[in-house]
Amino acid sequence: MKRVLSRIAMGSALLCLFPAAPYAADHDHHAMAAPAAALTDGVVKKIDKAGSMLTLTHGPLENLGMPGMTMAFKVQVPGAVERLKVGDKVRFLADYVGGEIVIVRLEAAK
Ligand SMILES: [Cu+2]
Repeated sequence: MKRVLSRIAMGSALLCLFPAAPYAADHDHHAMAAPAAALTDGVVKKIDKAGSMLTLTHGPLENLGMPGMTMAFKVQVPGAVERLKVGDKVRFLADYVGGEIVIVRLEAAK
């Protein structure tokens, strides 16, 4: 529990530093860079609907410092696992939630 709290506190501290960054005043730069960098491409390899788990082959997750690989993720996006089938292409954002890596955003990719 302590580790979880310190992780959250650290995340908040990093967010608080953001407005002081040199590019903070450059609003156009922000609007373009943030959403595009957030999502990573993945392909659905396996679905566990009961456990709300997805096995994805994914590209590099820059926010987690993780290279591309195939792995299972817990999904915290309501209804997302139910809508998918093996072979679907997705775009997603994974992040630490309570000390484990969880998919927090997920959308279909064409
Ligand atoms: Cu991975």
